Amino acid sequence: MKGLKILGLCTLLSVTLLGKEIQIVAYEWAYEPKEIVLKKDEPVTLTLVSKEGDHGLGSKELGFDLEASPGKPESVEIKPTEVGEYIGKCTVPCGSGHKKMLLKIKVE
Ligand SMILES: [Cu+2]
Repeated sequence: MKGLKILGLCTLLSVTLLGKEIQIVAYEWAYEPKEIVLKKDEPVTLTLVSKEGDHGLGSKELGFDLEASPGKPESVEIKPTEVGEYIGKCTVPCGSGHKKMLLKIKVE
């Protein structure tokens, strides 16, 4: 029982210290997942991973702009301060489907 308690405490501590990370995979031409949900006033790390080609992901309102190519992911920590629905867009001209690369970002 004691061991379990300590384990629980450690999990709680690491979640608090490390925060939450969401990985978004970019490919030609979309993101996986297509939608992410963030919590207002909670720091979160967004990591963009590319499966093929060079892609970006940015949102002016949320204040970030990531670029990734295969084997070279990029991360940013953000803390959304307003509830709402935002759209993340690809910021690297990546080909014919570039404009279709949209990620729904919900802050609740
Ligand atoms: Cu693009």
